[in-house]
Formats: sequence, structure tokens, C-alpha cells
Amino acid sequence: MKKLIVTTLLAISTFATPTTTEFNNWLESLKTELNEKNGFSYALLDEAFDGVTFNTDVIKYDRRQPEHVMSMGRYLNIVISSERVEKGQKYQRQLDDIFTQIRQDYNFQSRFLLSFWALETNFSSITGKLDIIRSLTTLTYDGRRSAFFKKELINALTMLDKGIYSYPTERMQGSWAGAMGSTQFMPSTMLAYAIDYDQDGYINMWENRHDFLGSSANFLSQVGWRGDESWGHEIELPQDFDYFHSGLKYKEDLQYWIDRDITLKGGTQLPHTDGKTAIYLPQGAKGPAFIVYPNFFTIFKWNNSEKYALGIGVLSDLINNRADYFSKFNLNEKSFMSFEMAKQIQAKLNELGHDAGPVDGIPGKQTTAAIQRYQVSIGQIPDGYLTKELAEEILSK
Ligand SMILES: [Ca+2]
Repeated sequence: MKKLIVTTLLAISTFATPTTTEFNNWLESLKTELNEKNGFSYALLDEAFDGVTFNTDVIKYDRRQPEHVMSMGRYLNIVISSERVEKGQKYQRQLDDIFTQIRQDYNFQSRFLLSFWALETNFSSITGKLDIIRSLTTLTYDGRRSAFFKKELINALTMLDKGIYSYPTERMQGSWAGAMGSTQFMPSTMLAYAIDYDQDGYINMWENRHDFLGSSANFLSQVGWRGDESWGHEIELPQDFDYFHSGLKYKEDLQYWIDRDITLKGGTQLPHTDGKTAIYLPQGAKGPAFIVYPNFFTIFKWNNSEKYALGIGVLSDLINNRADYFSKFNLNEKSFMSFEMAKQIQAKLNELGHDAGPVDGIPGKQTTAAIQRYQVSIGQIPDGYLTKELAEEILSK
């Protein structure tokens, strides 16, 4: 499910490609272990690993590094298009019987399922063509995250062993890291959450819309999705709003914000939730302001990325024609932040006495607070949002 969209790529760091003999010897000992320790039959193992070789492309994908961190505006521009919204609306009408059934069984809204389906594989058009067993075997051989990928390889073998999953191709295919099907489930997610929703005897996560949509609702419901709540709402911030209390790390009960005069756009009271909420300004004080509800944080359990979560929320609103705020996003925002630049900014903020924390190139809560203190010192609204202009100004001090 995890995907990294990047603007430009740096040169790939080096890695050692094994010789055919080295790899085959290792693979034989792995098969022995999988038989003796994990109980897979040699019949299954021989078939699963038939013709499997080390795939250098997979390691190249694993090592690629973005030169710049993608800006929020650029990301939204890429994942959201009018064509995608229209396609979502078309499927919402066409698949109404499936969505009605899912609503009854899981209390799950169609617009969110359509958004996950869109962001993962553009409605099943890009599900990945790499051999899953080969990719996971390569990543198990490679040292970087061996233990994680070995578990997923064992899960993929368990899928083959169970014989209840069906694939459109002879061998299981998917992304370089092992995600599969129309909603890009990893093998562990497949085993835990994929279901035969149309009860035809097979779980087909590639082509059977009942199965992959039902499985996605099953997964999200089990990790805490609330079918009667949205992801978030556009809000109106009062004049005296304390920007030091905005951001996803500051979770509060709804009453906390009501007491501070926060309302929906137009002054209407915030819809009820008994879960934690946060004030979220994805493009700073100049962009649209939101209050995010528990579902927003549940999206992180599918893909731990703030941009992805906002992409799902915004697309779901556009599909249901309720994204009046959309024009407030700056979709022309350039990507400019790099790891090196983040380190320079942290060092500069520390030098100026704003305590940005360790100079690690990964701006977190402490760096955001330092940016806010810097903004106060120059008379700006302390939204903690680092625009290109603000970054350049800090570095010029
Ligand atoms: Ca089925």
C-alpha cells in the first residue's frame, strides 16, 4: 500500500549484485529453512521459486531517494484531476449495489472506497507487473530490511499454499515491494483482511470488485473507521486563534475547539464526534483551514503519509460535490525542500535561538515550533508553514 511519489531522483546508492551461483545457493538454503521451520512442502516451494532470480530493478526502487520533498500543492495536483473525480462518480453510480451492500455490512461510505481505489491503482489500471515472489525473495536476500520482507515472503507463500486466492496472471504480480491487487494490499494485509465478499469460493483482489472493495471496507472498519463521520471539515478560524495549537500533533476533544469559537465555514456548529480532533492547515494560514476527525488518523493505518490522507479526504469530497474549499489550495506550489536544506534551516534556527532541536534533516514538532517563534519575531502569523520564501529568508539571516 505504501507508495512514494517523487519529483526528481538522485543517483542510486551502490549495492552488491550476487552471482547466479551465490544467489542459487542461498535460495536452496532458504527453501530448506522454509520447509523445516515453516512447514511448506517442497512441491509448493519448487513451484513458487521456479525460475526466480535476483532482480536488480527491485533494489534500485528500494534505494531511490527524492531530491526534493514534494510540496502539498504539487501532490494534490498529481493525485486529483477532474477526470478522476468524474470516473469516481461514474463508478459510484455503476456499482451502487456493491456500495449499498458494503454500507449495510460495514457502515462504510462509497466515496472513501472510491478514493482509496483511485489513489492506489487509478481504478485498477496500474496494479503492478512485477513477480511478487521474485521481488520479495530479492528483498529478503538484500540486507536493508531482510526481516520485514522475509515475513512478507512467508505470507505470500501462505497465500499460495491456501489456494483460495485467484490471480489474473499465472504468477502473483504487483509492485516492487510486494503490494498486490486493485487496492495494493501487502501479503500480510491479504491474509488478515482480504475476504471473498461475493462468495464465489475465491478471493480475487485484482478483478473482482466485490472482493477488493469489500476487503478494503473490512480492513478500514477493523482499524477504527467511523462510517457516520467524515475525514474533516473546512472551518472558520476566529481572529484570536492561537496558531501554536494548530497541527496534527495537537489532538483535542471537540469541545476544546467549540470553546475557542471554532465553527464550520459560515458559522455552523461542528458536527459531533466523541473522538480526538485537530486543527489542520495543510498550506499554512493562507490556505484552507480544516478540523480533522478520527477517520483522518485512521487513513494513516493504511498509508502513513499526511499528503496521502489529505488526498483521500479531498478526493472523497470532490466525488460527492462537497469540496467548496478546493479552489483555496495553491496547486502551483513548487517542491523545493530537500534533506540538506532542512538541515541548514534547523541549524540556522538554532543559531538564532529558536531551538529547532537536533539537526537531522527531518523537520518535526520541535522544528515547526521554532519556525513559529521565528515568524512571531518578524511579525508574521505563526502558522509554522515553511514556504519557499520563508525558507530563503531564514537562510539569509
Ligand atoms: Ca470472490
